[in-house]
Amino acid sequence: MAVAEAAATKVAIGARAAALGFDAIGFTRAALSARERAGLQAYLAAGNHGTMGWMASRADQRGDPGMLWPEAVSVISLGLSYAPPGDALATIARPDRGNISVYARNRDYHDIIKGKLKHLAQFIASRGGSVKVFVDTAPVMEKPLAHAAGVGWQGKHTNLVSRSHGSWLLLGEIMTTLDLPPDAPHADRCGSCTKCQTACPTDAFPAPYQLDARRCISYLTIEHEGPIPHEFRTAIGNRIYGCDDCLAVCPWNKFAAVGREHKLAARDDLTAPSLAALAALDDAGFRTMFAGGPIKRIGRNRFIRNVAIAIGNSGDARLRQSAVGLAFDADPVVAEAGDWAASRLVSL
Ligand code: B12
Ligand code: SF4
Ligand code: SF4
Repeated sequence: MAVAEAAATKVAIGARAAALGFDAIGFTRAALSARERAGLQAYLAAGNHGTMGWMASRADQRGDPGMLWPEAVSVISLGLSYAPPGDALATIARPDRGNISVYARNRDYHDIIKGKLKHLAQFIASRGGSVKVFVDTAPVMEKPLAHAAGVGWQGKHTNLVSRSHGSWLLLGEIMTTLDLPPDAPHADRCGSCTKCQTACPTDAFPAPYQLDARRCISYLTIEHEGPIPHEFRTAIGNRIYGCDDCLAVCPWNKFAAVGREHKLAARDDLTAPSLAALAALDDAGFRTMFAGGPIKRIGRNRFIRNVAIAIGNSGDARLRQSAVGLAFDADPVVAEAGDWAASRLVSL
């Protein structure tokens, strides 16, 4: 593709992405630096991925887009804002309610972003390139690629921060065989700020720009199977699915306009759901309540385990009956968490 044609194609892709509702876009080579590969290796060697064995099993491909798809030349990194209209942490102060992280209060972003990526990929293919689309689950290091593409920088909380959208961008990529002019990587704008580091309830950052997932509430409530280790139970508070504390305190959020994707706008019933009502959900009730959303993936038992921990942290005697009910749950992990919760509320 001639230089002028490649530049025009890039402009056309940007316009199409904006029309599809993407909030950010950048272009980079289908490659990662040796520094990023080393960072991934150090993270895995330290065991920071916990039981997410899928992080290690395709590490070669994760650390090198060329191993994933040798013909890929360019990566188009795309961001979709889900910036909330109010205080993302408001529900944390309501112990009889469950706090669901902002991205999970409505439809599953994987479906939304993949749909938009496929439309954009068709457009790119019509210009002559082969294309593949990715969002979250593929062995692709989305944050370093977005950084290289100039969409933002990886903040000290390890997520991508954007000058325009703060910490509230979800990411997806299109890899293509087209040779498109790359953008410049974004400079790091964290400076001397340490707000995300001190905000973390479980002290999950061994150092700035490094996360030990095993200590992260997002990992513990979403990825971790089995009983939640006792040392983290109190700090989890009422966070029943994911955690936003390190994102929400980032000063760059003040430049973020509220996300425009209405399928990601919080459902009223998922903004501050009653713990007592959640504790009463059986499998069918759980699947009905969370149909079309990301929470469905973890299943009723893991979710209700989290609800039991939140009930145990509530300090609310009115929830004692719910805890006792869960202590007799058919699932042993839920029953153990329910028993723990009941023992915390018994003397109130
Ligand atoms: C695994 C994973 C998790 C894990 C681990 C997170 C992590 N930081 O590794 C858990 C379950 C904890 C998690 C949590 C969350 N996640 Co997540 N997650 C991912 C996933 C699938 C892979 C991330 C990854 O590659 N980690 C591996 C490490 C090595 O990479 P890294 O963090 O970029 O680390 C770099 C440096 O920090 C350094 N480094 C890291 N550790 C070390 C150690 C040493 C010793 C050294 C020297 C260097 C070093 O090297 C790396 C390369 O440069 C991505 C999707 C994807 N495919 O990329 C989503 C993704 C990162 N998650 C996302 C989100 C939204 C979240 C949550 C906010 C969800 C929530 N509300 O609960 C939280 C945020 C927690 C946090 N502070 O990071 C978004 C982030 C969007 C953005 N703006 O960046 C992504 C991109 C998904 C998406 N498509 O939008 N997540
Ligand atoms: S998501 Fe929560 S627990 Fe995980 S690193 Fe951020 S503040 Fe800590
Ligand atoms: S809170 Fe501060 S240190 Fe953390 S990512 Fe935002 S600017 Fe960087």
